[in-house]
Amino acid sequence: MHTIFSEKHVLRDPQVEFDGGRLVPPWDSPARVEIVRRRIEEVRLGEILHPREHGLEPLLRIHTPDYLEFLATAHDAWHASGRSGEAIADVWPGRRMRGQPPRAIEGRLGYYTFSADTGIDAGTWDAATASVDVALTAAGRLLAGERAAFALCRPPGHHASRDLFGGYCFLNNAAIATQYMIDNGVSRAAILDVDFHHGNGTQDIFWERDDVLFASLHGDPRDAFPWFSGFADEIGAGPGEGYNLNIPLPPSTGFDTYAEALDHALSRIDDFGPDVLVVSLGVDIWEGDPLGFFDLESHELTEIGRRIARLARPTLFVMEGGYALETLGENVVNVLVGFEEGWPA
Ligand code: FKS
Ligand code: ZN
Repeated sequence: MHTIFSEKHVLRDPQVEFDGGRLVPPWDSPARVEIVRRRIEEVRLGEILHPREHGLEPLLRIHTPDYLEFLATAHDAWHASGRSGEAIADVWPGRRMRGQPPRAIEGRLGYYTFSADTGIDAGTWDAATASVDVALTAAGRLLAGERAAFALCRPPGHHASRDLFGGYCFLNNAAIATQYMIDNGVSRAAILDVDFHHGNGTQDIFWERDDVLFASLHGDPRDAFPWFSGFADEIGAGPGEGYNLNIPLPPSTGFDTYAEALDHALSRIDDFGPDVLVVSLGVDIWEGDPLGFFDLESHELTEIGRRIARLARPTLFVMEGGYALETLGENVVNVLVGFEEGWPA
C-alpha cells in the first residue's frame, strides 16, 4: 500500500495547548507523523509519495466559504488586533445565546470553534490545506483502481464540521476525500471511524445523507471528549436516518468487546454495499494512550486491520489521532499490515 505524506505538516507547530486549566505542550506534535513515516519505511509497507495540490474547490464542497476565509486569516487578524502568540478562543456562543459571527477576532474565534484545546498558529492554514491534499491524492489512487492507500494526514480532521474547528482539527480530511470520490463517480461510500474520540464533524457533515454511511466506535461521550456527540441514539435525520451508527464503549474496553462492536459496524457497512470505504484511523485506542481509555494491545490492532480487509472494498485510510509516541509507528502500521494480510486471496 502506498502512503501519501507532506512535509508541510511541520508548518503547524503551536507551542501550547490549554489542557486541564494549564498550558501544556500540544499532544498533536509534528513528531507524531515523522514517527509513523519512519515505521512505514522500516517495514517497507510501500512507497511514500508527495501530494498533488487540488486547490480550494474540494474544500468548498464540505466547508462554508466564510469558515475557510476565517481560518485563512485568523492568525493575522489575531496579531493585527495587538495580541501575540497563538489564537486560542476563550468564549463561545453557549446555550440560550445568539450564534452569529461577530466582527472582532476574539468573538469570531469563539464562533468558529467548540474547544479551547486547539490554537491557531502562523502555519496552521498551510498545514491544514496540505493535509487535505494528502487525503485527496490518496483518494485519487483509489479512483485510479488501487485497492488501498494511506493518507498520513496532520492536522487530523474528524472533529471539524462544516464551519467549526476543535479537537486539533480544522478541515475534515476524510469527509473532503469522501465527497471528492463521490464527485468523481463513486455512488456510495462508508466511513468507519476507529479513532478513540467520536468523529462529531464527520457525523454532522453527512447527517442527512443516505449515500454516505458513517459508523464510529469510540469512548462513551459521558466519559470522553467531545462530550456532546457520539451517543447511540444519534442515527441521522431526513434521508440520512439510519445511515449513522455510533457505538460508544466504556472505560477499559478490551478486545472481546471491541471486536464484537467492530464486527457489528462492519456487517452494517457490508449490508450498505459501499463502492469505497474510508477509515478514520486513530490509534489512541491503544491501551497506553494518554488521551484514551481502551485496553487494546498492539497485536490486536493488526487484527482490526485484518477484519476491515475482509469487507474487500477499496479502502482509504486517513490518519487521525494517537499520542503514545513510543508505540505510535508500530500501532498505525500494524493496522495497515493487518489489512494487507487480511485481504481475501
Ligand atoms: C485533553 C484534552 C485534549 C481532546 C482530545 C482531542 C482528540 C483529537 C483526535 C484527533 F483524531 F482528531 F486527532 N483534547 N485533556 O484524536 O480525535
Ligand atoms: Zn482521537
